[in-house]
Amino acid sequence: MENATDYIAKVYKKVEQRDPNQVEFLQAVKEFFDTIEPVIARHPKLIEENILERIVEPERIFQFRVPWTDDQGNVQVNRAFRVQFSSAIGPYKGGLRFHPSVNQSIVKFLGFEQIFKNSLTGLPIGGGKGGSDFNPKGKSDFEVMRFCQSFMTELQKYIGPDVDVPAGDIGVGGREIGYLFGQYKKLNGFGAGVLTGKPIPMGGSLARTEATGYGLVYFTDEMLKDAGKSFAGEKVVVSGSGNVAIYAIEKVHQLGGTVIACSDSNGYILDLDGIKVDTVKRLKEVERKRISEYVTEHPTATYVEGSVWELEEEFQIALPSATQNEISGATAEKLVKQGVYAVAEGANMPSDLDAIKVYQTNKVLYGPAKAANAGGVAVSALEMSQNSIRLSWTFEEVDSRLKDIMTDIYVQCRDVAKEYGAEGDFVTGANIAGFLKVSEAMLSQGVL
Ligand code: NDP
Ligand code: 2IT
Repeated sequence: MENATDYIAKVYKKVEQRDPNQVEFLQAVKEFFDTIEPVIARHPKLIEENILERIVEPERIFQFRVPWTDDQGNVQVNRAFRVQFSSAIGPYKGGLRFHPSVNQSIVKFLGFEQIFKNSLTGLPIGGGKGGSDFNPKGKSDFEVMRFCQSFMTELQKYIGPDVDVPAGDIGVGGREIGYLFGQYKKLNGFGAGVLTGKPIPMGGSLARTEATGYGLVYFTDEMLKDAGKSFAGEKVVVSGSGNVAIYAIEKVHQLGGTVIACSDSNGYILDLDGIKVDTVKRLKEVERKRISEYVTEHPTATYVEGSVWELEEEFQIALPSATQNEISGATAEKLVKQGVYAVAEGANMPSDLDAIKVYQTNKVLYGPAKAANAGGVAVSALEMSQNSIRLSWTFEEVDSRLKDIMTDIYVQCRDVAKEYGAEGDFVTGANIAGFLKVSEAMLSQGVL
């Protein structure tokens, strides 16, 4: 039988040949494959049963047309996807992204990472993802509603509480989930368990809105503690100003750190006294305005066009929470020079492969996305549990479970990395820990 290294290289080559243009998907597969040699070498059955080639191929992908009418009466058409990647350990679970950049490569990279993230939560959920190239920015509520209704008219054929349970991601928050749920209900009757991230009155879980950001900070706090450090007194930069960023900022401040900057896709605000999160919440969640508006209310803060990672201030902890590949190798080098000793990812794949190398060379404490941002999907799974038993838990109960789950994920990353000869390398730890459970389930289910 071929050795583990040759097997991994052979499967990667095949993936590359199959989808040479899916750069984000190839990047996610490469990052994963680069870490799993020790586990493949230890378990020859993984090669015998060709687990890798099976795990990189989605069980199925749907692509569909979404026609809708704008406020001027023009008929618009968007393209949408749902990738049902792996049901090895549970129903497909993962968010929906509405952003003009969405294509098959992006939903596949997100769906692939979701498999291992969901496994790390310890909850019974498989991996999926979806979305559309629809851009909600600048659209009226009624336009968003009509888009969501058309989107769900098609998507409802493929989802269900025990089949596939979508939630939010970029461009999909409570408003969109509300409209999507309404249309699902109209077509199928009230089925609370079919979507998560729902508004509270229709079966949403308390603390789901906060979960990804809070979970990111809980994970980072564990990682810092193990290194003899903490958030107290540290300067932190968070990219983005959406759902994940807002609640990361809030929790960092509760733990005694100061978030000095956050951003949107146009520019960033710098407020050395600490970002006023209530202003950001109102601007972004209620008024849907640009982050530049912040400085009109807080004149001592400054607004700069461009990426937040271009700022020159010294700081210690970076929490990228906007989008994929926002940090390149060169940016990572710059961050290290500015004093950054810890990076934890709220966004999915915000650091490219070169950036990860820079963190490793410089011994930066690095919490990869799959582990660090798993709090959102973890609380989604808790929302499914509450919907199943027709009860709702208090905020404190959900938050406390979230904290335990994030601590457990950190411990898995740390201990599994050590067990497989990569102490301190939480990328390897997260990938192997997530993979072990999924591959064991696949082996026991036979060749499917
Ligand atoms: P939101 O839509 O609420 O916010 C996204 C933020 O990121 C906005 O500030 C947006 O700016 C910025 N952004 C998006 N795309 C780009 C881009 N191409 N360049 C620069 N900035 C950009 O999304 P979320 O907060 O939910 O998601 C943020 C990240 O976290 C994503 O990577 C998502 O996959 C990940 N994630 C989300 C989870 C969740 O539960 N929501 C769970 C786990 C991970 P602008 O408004 O200008 O576009
Ligand atoms: O990337 C993610 O984990 C999410 N967007 C959340 C998915 C979910 O099902 O809650």
